[in-house]
Amino acid sequence: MQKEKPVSFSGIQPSGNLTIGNYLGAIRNFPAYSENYKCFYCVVDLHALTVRQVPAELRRRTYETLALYIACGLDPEKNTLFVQSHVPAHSELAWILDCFTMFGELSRMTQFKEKSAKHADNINAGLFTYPSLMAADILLYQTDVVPVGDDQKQHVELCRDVAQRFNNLYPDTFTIPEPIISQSGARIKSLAEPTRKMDKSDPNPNAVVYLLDDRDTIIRKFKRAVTDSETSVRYAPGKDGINNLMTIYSCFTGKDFAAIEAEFAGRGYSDFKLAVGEVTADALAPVQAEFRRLMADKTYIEDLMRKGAREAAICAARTLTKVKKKLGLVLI
Ligand code: ATP
Ligand code: LTN
Repeated sequence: MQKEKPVSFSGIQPSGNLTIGNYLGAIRNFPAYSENYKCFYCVVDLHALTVRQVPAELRRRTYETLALYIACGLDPEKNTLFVQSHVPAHSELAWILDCFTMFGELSRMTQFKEKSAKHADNINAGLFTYPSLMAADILLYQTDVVPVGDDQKQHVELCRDVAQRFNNLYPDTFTIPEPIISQSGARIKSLAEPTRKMDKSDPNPNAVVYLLDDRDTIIRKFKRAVTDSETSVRYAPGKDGINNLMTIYSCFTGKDFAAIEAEFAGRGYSDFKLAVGEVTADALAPVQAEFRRLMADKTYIEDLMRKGAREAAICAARTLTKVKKKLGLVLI
């Protein structure tokens, strides 16, 4: 099947309020593909079920995540924006891929190890087979590129391995996708524990800057960010807190580290933290305004969900039918 354009696919779980980590590592990079790629951006609600969710919150965040995609610059006319559970082919292909994914491969996944340590009372099978569902998301659309944060590289690599294994047995089934990790901002760290990734499901709200935090909250969180005992703003190994703040400042201003060091030479950490808070709040203000406008019209969002699901289902069905035929499943 000849493609008109290469395909870009990515997904975000509605498992919490989105953070500047999700924004800088993932969403902000999505609109760049709109012109030259056929783009699918998915709210992966089924993935969120691997951790217990409060139903009303999951529902609300599914709408919000879709609205944030648009507020962050994704034009729904140029991108297919949809919700994973609205296209059942994802679950169907996930089962098939489960049968081509090895126990050993899944056991090596860092996210599984981290999440099973964090949710020791709920190490369910979905948490373990999570990467097969993610591989199904990607492979259904014959995806060429997957823009993601650094933490997802391992999952995309597993997806490639599974696709290759399948193609070796049943030639020309899947396009082999490429993970695209941005140069900067691919691993934003927690403000409270800067050796760890900023996580939307972190129980400490001061560790995380949410896309929807108001200006005062953003500035207060950066003021309290954990840094070392030095005073000069300098990017150096081991200075995780300052390195993280410099990365965030660089992402929002476009300035490189040398320019940031020059700008803050002779000024202390508190001046710098205030500046990081201000540029972040300035950058998020238009996103928040657009988000509020969109959320005021739920019918519009539901219409988009239906349109996105229809578009996605057409592509997904093509791949799923091909897979079923190759496997010898009877089609009626
Ligand atoms: P959870 O805490 O529920 O696992 P998460 O914050 O890791 O969620 P996801 O929905 O799993 O968010 O990720 C969406 C996208 O955001 C992925 O591409 C992921 O790599 C990226 N991302 C998440 N956190 C960060 C971060 N701290 N820095 C850069 N990118 C990130
Ligand atoms: N596993 C990802 C979310 C995700 C995804 C995808 C990303 C699910 N399906 C497909 C890219 C492509 C995460 O935890 N961040």
